[in-house]
Amino acid sequence: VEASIPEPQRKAWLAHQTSGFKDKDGFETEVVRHVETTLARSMYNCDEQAAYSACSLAFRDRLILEWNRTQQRQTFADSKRVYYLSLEFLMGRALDNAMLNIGQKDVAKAGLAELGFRIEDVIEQEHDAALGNGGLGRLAACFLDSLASLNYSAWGYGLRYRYGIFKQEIIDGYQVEVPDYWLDFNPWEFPRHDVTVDIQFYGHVTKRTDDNGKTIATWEGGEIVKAVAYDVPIPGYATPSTNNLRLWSSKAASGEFDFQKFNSGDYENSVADQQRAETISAVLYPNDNLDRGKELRLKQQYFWVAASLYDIVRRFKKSRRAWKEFPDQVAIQLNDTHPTLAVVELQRILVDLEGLDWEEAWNIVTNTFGYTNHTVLPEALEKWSVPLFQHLLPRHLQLIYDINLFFLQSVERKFPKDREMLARVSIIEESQPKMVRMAHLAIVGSHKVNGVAELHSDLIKTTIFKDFVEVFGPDKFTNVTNGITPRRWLHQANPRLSELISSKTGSQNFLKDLTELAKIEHYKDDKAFRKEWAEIKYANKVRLAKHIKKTTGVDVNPSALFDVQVKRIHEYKRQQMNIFGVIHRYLTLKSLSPEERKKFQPRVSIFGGKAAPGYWMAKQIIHLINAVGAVVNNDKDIGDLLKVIFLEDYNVSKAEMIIPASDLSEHISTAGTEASGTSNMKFVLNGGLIIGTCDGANIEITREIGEQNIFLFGNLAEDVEDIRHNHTYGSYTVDPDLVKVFEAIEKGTFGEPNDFMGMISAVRDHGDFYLVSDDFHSYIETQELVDKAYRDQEGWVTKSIESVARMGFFSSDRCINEYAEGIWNIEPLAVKDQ
Ligand code: CBF
Repeated sequence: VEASIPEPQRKAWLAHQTSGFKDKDGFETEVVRHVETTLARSMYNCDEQAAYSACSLAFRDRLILEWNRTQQRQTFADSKRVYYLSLEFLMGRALDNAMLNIGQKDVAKAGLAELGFRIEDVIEQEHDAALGNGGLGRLAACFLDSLASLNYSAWGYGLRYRYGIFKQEIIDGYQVEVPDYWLDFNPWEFPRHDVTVDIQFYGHVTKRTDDNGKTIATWEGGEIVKAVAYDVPIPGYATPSTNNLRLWSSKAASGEFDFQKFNSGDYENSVADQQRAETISAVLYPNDNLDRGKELRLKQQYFWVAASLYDIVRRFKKSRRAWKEFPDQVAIQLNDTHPTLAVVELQRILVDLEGLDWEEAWNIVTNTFGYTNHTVLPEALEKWSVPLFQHLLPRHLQLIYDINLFFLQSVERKFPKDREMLARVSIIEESQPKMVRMAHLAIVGSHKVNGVAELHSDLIKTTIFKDFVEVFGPDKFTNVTNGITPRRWLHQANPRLSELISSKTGSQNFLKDLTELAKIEHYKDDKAFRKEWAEIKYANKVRLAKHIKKTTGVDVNPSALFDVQVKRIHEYKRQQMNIFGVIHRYLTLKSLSPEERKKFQPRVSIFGGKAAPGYWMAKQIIHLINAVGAVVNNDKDIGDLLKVIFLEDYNVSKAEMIIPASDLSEHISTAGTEASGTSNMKFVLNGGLIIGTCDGANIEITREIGEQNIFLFGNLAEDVEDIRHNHTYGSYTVDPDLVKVFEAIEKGTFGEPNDFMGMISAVRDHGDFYLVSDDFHSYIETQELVDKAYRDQEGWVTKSIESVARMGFFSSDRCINEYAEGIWNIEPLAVKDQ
């Protein structure tokens, strides 16, 4: 890199490379400089917000030097890059992560203390970057951390939403959505006003035949919107590698506003184009696992993939290689079907703009893309109406029809006259209106398709994608079990536990190789180690108890069992079963004498999570949890034996506080519905035990940590269909304990019963699709086993230590290495000064 810097600039460049801070004093100087110059504030009135801003800018300076070097290193190496296309990146806060990954949190802590600030208060000032709904977006964020930490040449591409996921407020027990304007001050992004791409929408296609008899299609007219790049540096842990996340923001192509309209007095319309263009990247759709088929969403998808592909192709073309080498230089991973239009866009670029033959182009396309499926839920599988496509992206629709034609011809050759097979696998669904099935397009356009946990990967092969396994053969379908980054989810979220572990493993190397956790199992009988283990959990619970008091006004006893379910609210995740179980517990307690009650294990049931604004049933669940809390938490008979808490506005930074404080967490989806889940991994890594169904990654977690360390219950995925069939056509009675719970609700124990009738009748009158009643008995019984196990504190600590020691498999580093080897065919880049 150094040799490439021109002679006149080299001296200054070299001096600049060593700038930044080496120690506390250097850090302080940088902070003061940023307060006084960049922020134009005086140290005289520097508050925590200004300290956060200056501290972030100081770290950003460090990051950006490494970011530059990493980009240069990758360009000079000229090796294959991976591009991770995700419509969601749920990053959370950046400062703490940057300090830890760079390895200078101690320096910052000491420096800030000298300037009169507590580092925790400074970190708290940062607004979460909440550009995601839940698991899918957070997985993408963990992957970025691993890609950088493992020194892979990788870029993330996403959308820079002006409004991330809404902020949730609970008012009178109901969810209220408030916009999340997070960009007021964001030191972690770099606008690249020089990196822009014109994106076309609407218009029409003309075709002509050239001198060689080849048909040339041209997409003309319509409207142009400008995509502007914003770059976010992603620091690797204990490596100088700093990768790039490029987020696109939309802007009117025609400048700021229409002067002609403005001058003629048409003030409102003079800004209309600008506003329409900016709408594209304005908001994140707040649905998790649900497809709504809205035009603006399709616009977002095309805007983002077209800009990203333009960028990727431009970078490739600089290398002046032949097109056939594209898949040797570029791997693109489709995070769910949201970026599937990229398949069509690359084919369009190669055929329409670069003049390649169809076959040659298609070969390049399919060797470039990999597709990750994250759900089998039918309501989440994306479909777009053909008329909408025709209107918005007329050339892409033609290409999709051609892709489908060639694909169906190949199916026909393999399965002659099997018309039903053709109809089932077709990319176009022959409905009214016709629909484009994005998952089918993603499968046909990729060389590998993976699920995200073993059970899930098996399920996609035997259910939704069964026909495709016959068409393409089983090798195209694979599994990569999800993982989480131990940097954020252990080191950052639970510093004391991380320190205790490193004191026993001999170093912090377990943060790079999580399988080293196994070493702590040798200490599971060591008294001092066990004592400290338990003390750390207790301290984390005390911290959460304070937060609960501050935000809800409720006192909870940190010695009680903290039972936590925090995740998006969804019927398939079954928060309704949890709250019915809590009501059952409450009714049982009420029926006991004061003496008998004393034998009961005290519990705090903690819930958190957002409901999609249009998801009525999910909102009803939130309301019931709050209504039960209002009664139980004020019942003098019950006291500390049971408390019910709903934590408002669950997000990444709250998760970092809640997860280390949990004794038990609930992952209780109807078997076969949760593709993987990743919070299950985070909870166990922090020494909490799980109550769960045989679903998603719970199964692999059980295999790793041992059946004695997890509380499994409920029906198995393979039986779910038969049970549902029986609900509809056979005999069906609601579990008697659940009947009592319903009676209590209907009597008005928790307020107006009509408010909750939807939840009751879903189970009682509408076929109980999520098997709440079928699993209720075993859920209650298993909760009793939990109580018993928790009373044996020594046994509980042993379970907790054993579980953490055996979690090595669930690092996102393992996961990224699997993608790199099995799907992307890419190796890490050597970093000399590591
Ligand atoms: O694979 C990551 C996660 O993705 C989801 O959140 C999704 O949006 N489809 C799934 O619901 C999770 O099970 C999964 O862990």
